[in-house]
Amino acid sequence: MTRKITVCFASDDNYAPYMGMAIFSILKNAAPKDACCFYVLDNKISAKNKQKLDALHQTYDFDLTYLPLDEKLFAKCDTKHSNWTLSIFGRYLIPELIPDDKVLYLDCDVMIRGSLWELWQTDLSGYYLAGVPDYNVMQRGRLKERFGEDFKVEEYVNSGVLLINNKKWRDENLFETLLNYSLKNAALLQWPDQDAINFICRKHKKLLLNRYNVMGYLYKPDLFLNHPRFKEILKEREQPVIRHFHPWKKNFFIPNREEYLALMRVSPWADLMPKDDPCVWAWAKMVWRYLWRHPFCFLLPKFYKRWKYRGAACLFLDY
Ligand SMILES: [Mn+2]
Repeated sequence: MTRKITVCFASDDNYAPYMGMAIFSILKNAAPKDACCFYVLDNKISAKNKQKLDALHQTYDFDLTYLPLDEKLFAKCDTKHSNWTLSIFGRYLIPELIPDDKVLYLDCDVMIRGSLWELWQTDLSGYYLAGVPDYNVMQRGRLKERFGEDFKVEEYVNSGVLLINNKKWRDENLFETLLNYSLKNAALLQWPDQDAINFICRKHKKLLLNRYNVMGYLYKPDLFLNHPRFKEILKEREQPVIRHFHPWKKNFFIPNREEYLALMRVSPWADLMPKDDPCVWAWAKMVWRYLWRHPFCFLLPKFYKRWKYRGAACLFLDY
């Protein structure tokens, strides 16, 4: 018996290779029983990039469907006065375009390090979605100020990994609610689609473990130092199932980057390997840049706290 897992991405041509890497990592690390079915919201991905993705069919068994993202799909809503590129709202359309009752949406900048089956089985009855708390926006997002005193700051989730209850979105016509809210409140939204999703779904969000979306912010422990699960969060950070990052940047030494590059080397996208400077030189530059920007960091207790909980490996990184 196979276990079907439906995964959705949204990409333009520039991000397509990284989406390919994400799909490759899912297939490579899936359990033998997992049957992955991919949907791609396709914002003009070139034939050349699609061919590279097709190469994965030689090694793995999976379904992949492209769903062209057409701005006409937004015609139902009043978009006349909008300055946004509507494709950033592609996420809202997922339940309209994908017939399944549940779907796992992933950003392109992720690496999957294990089977998604456990995450997939999360029970969503009564919830619009499940996601991982975003401690960065909680701290810096002025959430109460923007969304009212009743808004539960601790339930603000990152929209890079979302398990979506398609059926509930469709039944309650959430697409139109989300889009109309975004267009009406454009000035209020700092992270346009993520803010809108968090506000509109505020009463029906389920929180997932941090290991399903390990972002760079988890390496800034001062953002969640007072969290009751502080110790557990640090542990989950060490064993990510989904690592959410941009490891393809040149000279950007962050946890799990080596692993990503090793995967890239054996993928159809090996030609995109970043050409790093010699290691010592790159490190020296990074530390120098950090000290230049934070010349008195040694005087701050925060600096030593970071050292303790972050480890020297990423102490000098600015996210
Ligand atoms: Mn992302």
